[in-house]
Order: sequence, then structure tokens, then C-alpha cells
Amino acid sequence: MQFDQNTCILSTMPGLNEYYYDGQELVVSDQMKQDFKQDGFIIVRNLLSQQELAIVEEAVNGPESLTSFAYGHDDGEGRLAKMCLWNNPGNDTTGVLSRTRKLANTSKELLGADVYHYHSKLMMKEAKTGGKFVWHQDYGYWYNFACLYPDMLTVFIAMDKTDQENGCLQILRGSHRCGRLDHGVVAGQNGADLKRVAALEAVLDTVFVELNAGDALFFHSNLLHTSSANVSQRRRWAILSCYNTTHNSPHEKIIHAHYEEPLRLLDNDAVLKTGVNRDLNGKDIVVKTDGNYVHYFS
Ligand SMILES: O=C(O)CCC(=O)C(=O)O
Repeated sequence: MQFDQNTCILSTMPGLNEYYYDGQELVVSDQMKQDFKQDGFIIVRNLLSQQELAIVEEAVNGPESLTSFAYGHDDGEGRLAKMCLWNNPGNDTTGVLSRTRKLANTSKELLGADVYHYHSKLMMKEAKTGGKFVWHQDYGYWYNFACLYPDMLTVFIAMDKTDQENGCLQILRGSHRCGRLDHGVVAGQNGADLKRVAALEAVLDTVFVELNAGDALFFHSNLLHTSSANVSQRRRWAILSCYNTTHNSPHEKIIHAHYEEPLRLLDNDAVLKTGVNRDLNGKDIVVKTDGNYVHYFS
């Protein structure tokens, strides 16, 4: 174990770019920035405490809560990953979470520029039925959503223990440095060119991102990632918050949020202080039905 004196964060396994959040200010060290630049990801263990997770869980469930806006993402093999997606943070617990410094300021530091909330989603891979995602880059999609630069990232926060059995993320270390790959239809999904992915798999490490509930993966929008179906008896839920740099607001209105005003950052204990809030006003929840996007609570 290595103690990083600048950050009060323990770096336990350098190969996993793994840091430990101590519950105070999350100071992004030069080493964390270097890991992100070199490998396209860092893992921050314990980003959310069990108490915070319990609040988030209660907030997203229940009548007329976020989960009532879930829709299915068909994996082409008879399984579904269910998800709910919203463009704006809003005032509910998930919005508070995405405005905490530990998510938003860390994203800003890793990208090296001011950020705004591009969208978030709750990804619900249920036990036995949760679908897979083919290899892709998020910027493979976001390029088509009119973002000019890949200066964007995602914070994947595990709400459950996620491992190889229940379909954890797999990433190709350093693949973000290849730039954007061509994407097209792969097994019924929008995926990266499989020939190019195979060539990259031959030369780059595949990392299975196994996380405990509350751990988070920060990853670059060009990092190749995939996940298998959930064949276990355990659900695999995660919140994915995506941040875009303010200089990279989409040049056309397509689906996700544009930059309008600086993100109002909140203290790292804001979820604990706010508690359960299910106010969906202003969130711009997006539901995909029959290939069309429908917006609620704009
Ligand atoms: O949650 C997962 O397993 C993958 C999600 C993902 O890759 C995405 O939403 O882009």
C-alpha cells in the first residue's frame, strides 16, 4: 500500500489505478490525473458510504419515482438492461449527488476544464435477465449527438457489488488514446468495429472492474468498454453520471443537455444532509419508446 500525502487517499493497487475516498475533500492528485491520462480511468473506492447508498436507493424507488420511468435496452439476445435517464440534475437526491464536489469537481480536475452535467442514468441489470453491452466508446454515441471533442467522462457508481458473475464493466486499458473508432450495428446494438477491437484486445489489458457497492469508476469517453449479461441471482444496479466540458456543448440540439450555466457544486456530504428527495421537476427525464425519445419533467 502506498500513501499519497497530497490527497489523503490510499492508492492500494497501482495497476488498477485504485484510490480510497476517506470521506473528506477529494483532492485530485497529480498521480490520479496521470493515471487517467495514461489509462483512461481511475477507481475511487468508497466514494459513497452505505448510508448515502441507502438514501439513493430509497429516493429512486417507490411510486412516481425515477424507476417508474425505466425503459428496456434490448441486448439482442433476449435480455434487457433496464435504465432510466435524465439530462438535468434537478433537486432530487440523484441531482444532489451529481452536483457534489466528489463527482463534479473530480471530473473537472481529470478533464482539466470546467464541466457541466450532460446526463445521468440508473442502469438496472436485474438478476438472471440483465442484458449485456457490446464493446463501445461513449463518444462513439456522443459524437453523433453533436459534441465536437471527446472531452467528456462518466462516473460509474456501483449500487451493488459488481463482479464478473453479475456483469461488471470490462475496459481496455489505454484504449481512449486510439481516438474514436467507427461504430455500427453489432449484435443488434450500436457497437465499435469488432475487427479493430480484436486488434486492440491483442495489445491492451482487459480489466474487469469489480466494485463494491459505493465504489466508483471515472472513465474517459473514448475508453472502450463492454459488460456481460447478468447470469447471477443478484441484481447489478449502477448510477452513471456523465459530465461534459463547458467548451464542448453540442452544436445542435439532439438529446442530452447543453451548457447553460455553471454547475452549482455541493459539499460532499450533501446527500446525507438532504436525505430522500423525489422531486423530479426540471430533470428532463428521457424515455425511449419505439425508437423515439419522449421528455418528461423538463
Ligand atoms: O452498465 C453497463 O454494464 C454498461 C453501460 C454502458 O456501457 C453505457 O451505458 O454506455
